[in-house]
Amino acid sequence: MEHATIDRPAGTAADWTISQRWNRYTAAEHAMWDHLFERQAKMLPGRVASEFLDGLDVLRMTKPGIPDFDELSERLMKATGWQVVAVPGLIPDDVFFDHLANRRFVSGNFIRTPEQLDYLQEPDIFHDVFGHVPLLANPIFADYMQAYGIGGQRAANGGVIEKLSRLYWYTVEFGLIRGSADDLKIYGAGIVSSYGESLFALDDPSPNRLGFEVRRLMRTKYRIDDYQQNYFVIDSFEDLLRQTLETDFGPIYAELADAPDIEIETILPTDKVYTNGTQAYARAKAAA
Ligand code: HBI
Ligand code: FE
Repeated sequence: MEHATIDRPAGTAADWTISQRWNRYTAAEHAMWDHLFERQAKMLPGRVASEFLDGLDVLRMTKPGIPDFDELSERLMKATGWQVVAVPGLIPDDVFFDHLANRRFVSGNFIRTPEQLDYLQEPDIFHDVFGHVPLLANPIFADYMQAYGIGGQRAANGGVIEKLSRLYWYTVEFGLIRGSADDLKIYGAGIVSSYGESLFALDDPSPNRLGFEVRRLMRTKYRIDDYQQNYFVIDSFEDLLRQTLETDFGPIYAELADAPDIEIETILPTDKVYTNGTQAYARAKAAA
């Protein structure tokens, strides 16, 4: 997610959108979507937040295979007023924030190849649509995403955007939530779109699982190259929206400007600890 300057490719509009060109997908690309969709839809019940499963039906299109954004946007618009638009890949922060602030979710229009089945660097249409769109059909989460975009537009300088992007990372991408029986569930798009991390994030003894706290989380580094070493647990989507909408980020940024980053494995005495992780997975990887 770091990209100081990216040039806008030829053929993209001023807002970086492109045509999805749904008719150009091959049978193999549609089959890749169907395979990934079925694999996740089968394993997620019992692991994922109920709000995600409630939203999954918006992805069940009248045509099989990769969703057509026109049809998808029409459904999402009815549910929460959001749309999905295609972009060629990662786009600059300010453009990204502007889309979110206007309830437009940007998605890559390409799908991973068979060689990239379980790991790819840039978000593809399966991550963007399967991972993100079901919760955009939830009114509370839909408002949270827009609030994040508006917050991003206000966050003028780079140091502040780094802190804000940690909020996105540890909630929208890799968030956990307490279920109705006080058990943990996954909801972050980076988890729910990954077979391996959907298991790891809930079941593996390696990562820390800590209570969500805005200031703490904004000081915590994250990794983009492998499973997370920390997950933060929210109590509910209402609570997440309230904590972020009611928070005046101006004073927080000022307060955090001189606060040191928290190392990725550190647990603080003030943390609410769900799991004190062994970090065995990360250590084994680092030693390999
Ligand atoms: N662009 N396509 C795309 N998808 C993202 O998730 C994305 C992006 N640009 C910037 C960005 N995310 C984040 O760095 C912001 O949260 C700061
Ligand atoms: Fe994402």
